Amino acid sequence: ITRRTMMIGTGAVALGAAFHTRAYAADFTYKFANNLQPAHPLNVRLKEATDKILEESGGRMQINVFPASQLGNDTETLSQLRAGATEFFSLSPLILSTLVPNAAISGIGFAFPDYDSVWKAMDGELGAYARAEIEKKGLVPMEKIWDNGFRQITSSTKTINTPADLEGFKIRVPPSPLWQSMFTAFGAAPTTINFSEVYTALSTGVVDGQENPLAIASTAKLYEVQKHCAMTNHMWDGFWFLANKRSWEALPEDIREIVAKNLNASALDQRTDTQKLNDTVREELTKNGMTFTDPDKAAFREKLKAAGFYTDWKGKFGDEAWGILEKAVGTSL
Ligand code: X2X
Repeated sequence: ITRRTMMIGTGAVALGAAFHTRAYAADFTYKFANNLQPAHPLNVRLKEATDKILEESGGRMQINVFPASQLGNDTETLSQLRAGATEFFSLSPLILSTLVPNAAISGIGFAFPDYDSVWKAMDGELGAYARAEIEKKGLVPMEKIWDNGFRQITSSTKTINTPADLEGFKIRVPPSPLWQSMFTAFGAAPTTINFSEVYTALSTGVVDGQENPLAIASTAKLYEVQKHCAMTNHMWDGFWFLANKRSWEALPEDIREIVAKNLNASALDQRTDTQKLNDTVREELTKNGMTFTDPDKAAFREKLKAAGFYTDWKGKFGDEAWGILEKAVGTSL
């Protein structure tokens, strides 16, 4: 009782303190790792959430944020998360699929026509299916997935207008079989590289292109090393907010509730921010020297279809998962 009283008494000091400092020891000090720059909406909203969690828990729960892959690249951080060395981590469902194969189902090329259909699916049956798969592997996903966005293809060498322009194109893809398969189906030459090494890989010419939402092209300054951008919207991507199971269960019920409530609320705010940024940042990127093209997306989708991409992945994911995806998007893929 004495200790708790003391902590509440000094709480005001701690709340005003910087990211990684505190005026007293919280009962629980957990790490949250991610691969994005501090200016990305995920980190901006996360900071808000962690501040509220510290405050609402009366100083008992402190989450220190480590952005920009400071604790390691995504592959390494996923291992740390599983071991409990890092307690929280936000990860693309497709990279997570190296551990939870069917988590990647939301990343099928051209599955979602717009954000409305994304959130309906991810807050509905498809998201629930993915979270159940994740739980089977001993990780705890928060209910609301955070937004990465619809992905666009950038290049340092050429404008991409048609699938033929991707023929033999040296493009970086994140570490994930689905990504590798999609760009192989496009006829490109994909190389798996973790995001923490992407800027260097582009600037040294290890690869000529990459694909990411515009919010990342902007916050990670990819415009410094990429010239052209094709607005292909070839897939939607998000970030599951994951907890190590033992670390999560070590938290008292009331703290778990405070953490989950604030993370899920901030995820909704972050979705709005990211969508807005993805919609508006094109102008800023143009000022920074990038040129944009708006190719016919149907041609890219046809290319995937002709290469057997959808048939292959329907087989890999199985009828149950595929059926939930098709129901969510209201069409057969
Ligand atoms: O690695 C990427 O390209 C990124 C940042 O979009 C993901 O986390 C999937």
